[in-house]
Parts: sequence; structure tokens; C-alpha cells
Amino acid sequence: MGRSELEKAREKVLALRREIDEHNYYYHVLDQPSLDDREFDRLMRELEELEEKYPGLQDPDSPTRRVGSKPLETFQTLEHKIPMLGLDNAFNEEELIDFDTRVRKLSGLETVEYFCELKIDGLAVSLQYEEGVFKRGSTRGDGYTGEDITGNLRTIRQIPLRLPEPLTLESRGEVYITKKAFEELNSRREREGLVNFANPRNAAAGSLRQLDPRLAAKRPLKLFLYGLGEHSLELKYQSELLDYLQKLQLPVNPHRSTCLGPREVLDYCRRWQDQRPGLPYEIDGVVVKVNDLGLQSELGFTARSPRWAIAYKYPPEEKITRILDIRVNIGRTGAITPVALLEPVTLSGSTVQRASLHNEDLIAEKGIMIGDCVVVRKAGEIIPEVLKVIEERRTGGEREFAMPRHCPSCSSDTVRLSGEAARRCLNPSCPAQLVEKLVHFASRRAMDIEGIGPAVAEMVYNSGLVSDVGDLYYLTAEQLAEMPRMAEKSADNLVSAIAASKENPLRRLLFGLGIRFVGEKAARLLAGRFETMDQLREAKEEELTAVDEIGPKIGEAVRQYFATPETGPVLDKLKRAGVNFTEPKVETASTDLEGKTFVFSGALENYTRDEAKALVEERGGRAGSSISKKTDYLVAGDDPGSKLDKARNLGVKIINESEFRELL
Ligand code: 0OW
Repeated sequence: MGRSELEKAREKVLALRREIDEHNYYYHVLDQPSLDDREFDRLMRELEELEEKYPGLQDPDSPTRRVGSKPLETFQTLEHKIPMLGLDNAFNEEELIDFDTRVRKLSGLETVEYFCELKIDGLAVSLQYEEGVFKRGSTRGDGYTGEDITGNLRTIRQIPLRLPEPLTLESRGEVYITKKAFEELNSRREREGLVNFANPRNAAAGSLRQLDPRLAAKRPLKLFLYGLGEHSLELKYQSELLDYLQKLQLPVNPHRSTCLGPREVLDYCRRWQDQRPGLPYEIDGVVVKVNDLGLQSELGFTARSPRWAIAYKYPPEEKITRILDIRVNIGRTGAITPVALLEPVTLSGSTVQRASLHNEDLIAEKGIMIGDCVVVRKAGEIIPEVLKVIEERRTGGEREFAMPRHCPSCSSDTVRLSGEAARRCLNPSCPAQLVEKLVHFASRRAMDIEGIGPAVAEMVYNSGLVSDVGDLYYLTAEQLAEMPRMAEKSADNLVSAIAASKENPLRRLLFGLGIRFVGEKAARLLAGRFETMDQLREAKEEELTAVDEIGPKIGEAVRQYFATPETGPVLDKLKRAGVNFTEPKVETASTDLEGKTFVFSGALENYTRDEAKALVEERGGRAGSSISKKTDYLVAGDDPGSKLDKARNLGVKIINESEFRELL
């Protein structure tokens, strides 16, 4: 072929890339589509065909290469050259004034000019560009090392794969999912029998941590950039920095403002506290920064956060709604929980129509009646909470609620065991409990069988094919495919997910069986000590309670479980199906933490609290729950809180997550 043909193709390819990037910017960053989708797809197809036809013209940074096709085994870690620290919090106006006082004292200024940005409630990330090309990106991690999530970040259309100028810089921001996209994502997961995400932040984090970029690409991730890591730019103000990022066609939040002194800052915070329900994404406060970049570097950082910034946090949103009815939920342990069905109300980004009332004592304490107007709020994550009744709104039509004397599911008598707030159904073959037992058995922290949520558990139970967890392993794809709302594909997936769960270690099976008082930790300890189900089954109560941190309550519950007549047949079914009944021996890790006491505080990026404690205990260390002179290490995670100061006063060594990992 003539050179000119190849040359023509090259020019066409470069022109197409530029045009597609431009439309991408208008569509995804400016929200002003400059082309209709069909036309955009046509351009993409034309570029793909040309790259197909002339492989020499292919380029990893072409817009056709946004979604990688190879799932990762695991995430690599990336060191942050400049630590990505967190933010100190101000929970009320007084603490904000204190922040301003500290800054004025340190800077010697009479009045400080601040720069206010909405605090996006998402996940912090860092993007690295080299000569204008997006090279890699990572999560914040513990501030020092994060996870390399380049493949997933590339799928976010708002991130340009190439800057309009060949700059080398690192930019930081917050990845989020809008409230609307969060609702849609959750209702889709509901339909697929998957567990809902608690809130948009968790949904964003869960999506960014997908090992397969094709899955991340399906998630409606967005981001706002707000800072720079390494750079060689001459900028004087935070306000200029954001304008600059915007000029680079990077997505920057449009709501931002300089504020002179704490009064103006507070006005800004109050204004957005009222207006935040109207925002398409969740914010949990306002980030207040010293505007002058020179003063920022003068003020510097503490071990955990900059002295020149603070997060003014909003109290959890409260709303008024009405209790339409009170129903009861029967848990897998037979506990009967009253649940308020509410007139739907939007609370910080998601619709709330149910709230647990926990038990009859709490209902009596708050004087809650069916039909009452109540104040609800979302404490922390998802759990909507009924705070109080608004008595003056009573119409006289309200009705008393009485806990059922008979289980709504199997009509056995309900009882309140001495010293328990919960009322229970004690019938071990109560249908409602069996369904809940299936859900728990399949849950992520137990046997981790994807696809068995409440809906599917109910369906397989009602089919009559499954009356206990052992039966799950005898289900065939044909049987599942005949059940309502179960498509062929997901029937196969479910059968293979169930089969795959046979490999789980004994600790997960034990936790999944839902023995009273045997949570993840007790299950791990018992499996570690007895190594097989049969040895555990034979163990005497005193052998059980001889295990460190296994008390008489758990010992008795375990003995009772194996003595119950229903248990034997279930375990035999599981064993016959080939479910693993053994706990792999923990390679006796070095005992170099022998006698060392650790206390954890704040959220760790790479371990749950239980996992971190297990890692310490496996090395002969001890994990305490409160700080004392005997404590050797405080592991400070994100937002460690008051334990940090206590550790400082007691001279306890404070380490962060990556130092903790080194120790291990
Ligand atoms: N979530 C945000 C946000 C923001 C950084 C700069 C130095 C320390 C904080 O919208 N607008 N600005 C900053 O500034 N941080 C933010 O979020 C932080 C990052 C790490 C923890 C929070 O998510």
C-alpha cells in the first residue's frame, strides 16, 4: 500500500482521537453533549476499524483503549511521594472558630482568607500524568501507600487520557457516585439478589476495587479534582489551583468560594447545609482551606492532616415522616424485630421507607404508636433511626403496637428469655428463620455464595427443595431454572457459586452455620484450635472454654448446637456433598509479636479490625480494646479520634497502617 494511504490513515486516526476526546470532555466533564450518542459511537467505530486495519497506528492511550480486558489477580501498591493525609474535623461552629484562631495565631495574621470547597463524600484518589499522558492512579490507602487502580480509573470518562498540554503532574480528587446512579445501582443489585451498597461512598469504593476493569467500567463513577501532589507550577492561591485544573479540562467542582474570616466561612457552610439535598451527589461537609498556598506550606502538616485545612462536617440529616405500620422481622436466631414502615422520605441521598425499632422496650421507652409522626435520621451508614415521636402531631387515630404472642411464620409461642430485650421464636424449623439462615450462610463473610440474597433464599425455600443449608449443595441448575425469576444463566452461575463454596476453610463454615454467639472471631478461634468439624463436635465444654477468648456462653452454645437432633443430618448432608470440614493449619508465623499489646483506632484501609487483630494474635501478640500504659502500639487508622491523644499522653508508640504492615 502506498505510504500516502498509511499517512492518510494516520492523520484520520489522530483527528478522530482528538475529536472523540473533545466530545468526551463536553459530554462527561461539562455535561454539555456536543454530539448525539449515535454519532459518537460511529466515530468510535471508525477509529476502532482503522486501528484494527493498521495495527501500527494503535496506541494504548487511544480512547478505544479505555477499558482493559484483563482482570487483575490483585492490586499492586503505589507509594505516594507526598503523603495523602486526611482532614481534621470540625463538628460545630465553635470548633471551626477554634481552627481559625489556631491559624491566626500560627500565621500572625489578623484575618485569614479561606477557600471553601464542598466535601464530596467519596473516595480519595491520586492521578499521575507524564508529559500530558495519564500514566497511573491510586487510592489514598493509608496516606502513604495506596492501591494501584489505574485500570479502573481509565474507565472513568471524565478523566482525560491526555491533557491539552504535555505536563507532568499529580492531581488528587474524590471519586463518587451520584445519588440517582446509586439508587439505580442498588435496585439492579436487589433484582440480582445481591447485597445493597450502604451508601454512595461504599458503592464508589466497591466499584473502584473491582479487579476486572470491565466491571468498573459499568459503574457510573465520577470524580472531582481538588488538589495537586507533585508539580512545578507557579500558583499563589488554592482558588487559582482549581481554576488551573479546570483549564486542563479536568473535572472540578463548580461550587467553591473564597471566604474572608470565619464568619463568611460559616455563612457558606450554612448555605450549603440547606442546599445540599438539591445536589446530585452527597457531601458530608465543607473543606475549609487557607487560600494562600505560601501560607499553606508555612503551616505544614501534623502526623495525620494539614494544619491549613479542616472539614466542617454536617450533623446527620434529620427528617420528619409518619409510621404507616409496624411489622415484625424474624431473624435467623429467631429474634423477632419490630420494623417501622415509614412514609418514604429521602435521607442524605437515598429513599428510606423502613427503620428498625429494635425491640418492644425501645418502643415503650419512646412511646411510639402506629400512625405517629416521628423524626428519623441516618446515623453513620445506612441504619435509619427513629429518634422521637412528635406528640403534638397526634390526631388520636394512632394505634398501640403489641409484639405478636405467636410467631407470624410458624405460629409457635414467642418467648422473652430472661435478661434479653428480644422476643424470640424458638422453633428450629421455623420457615422465616430458615430463610434467614440461608442468607447468612451465603453471606460474604461466611460461605460467600454470590447470588443468594433474601429474594433467592425465599424462592429456594418455598420451592420445597431446600429446608436447610445442606440442601443447597444438591440443587441442580435445571431445578433452579424452573423457579420464578431465575434465568438460565444465573441458575448455572448459582450452582457453580455454591459448588465453589465447598473449598472454604472450616472457620467460614462454622460462622455460616449461625451457632448462637459464634461470630467470625469465635469461629476462627475454634476452627484454628480443633482443625476439623469432627474434633470440634467431640470437644468437651471445658476443652472449648480452654480456648483463649471462648467463654462459657459460647462453649455451652456450641455443645448445645451439636447436641440438637437437627444438626447431625445437616452436617452429614454437607459432608456428603464434599464441603470442606477442615481448617488449613496456619503456618506458625513468627512469634516476634510475642507479648506485645496492640490497640487499633480509626478505619484501616487494608484490613478489617478483626483481620488486623487476627494477624497480631497469630504472631503471639494481643489486641486490646483500650489504651493503657501496658499498650505497646497504637495503630492509628483514618480518623483515629481520642485514643490518639491518650496514646501520646501515655507515651504509647503510635504507628500508621503501613508501619503496622512492616511489623507483620
Ligand atoms: N472530599 C473532598 C476533599 C476536598 C485535601 C488536601 C489536603 C488534605 C485534604 O471533597 N475538596 N479537598 C481535600 O483537600 N480533601 C478532600 O477529601 C479528603 C481527602 C482525604 C480524605 C477526604 O476524603
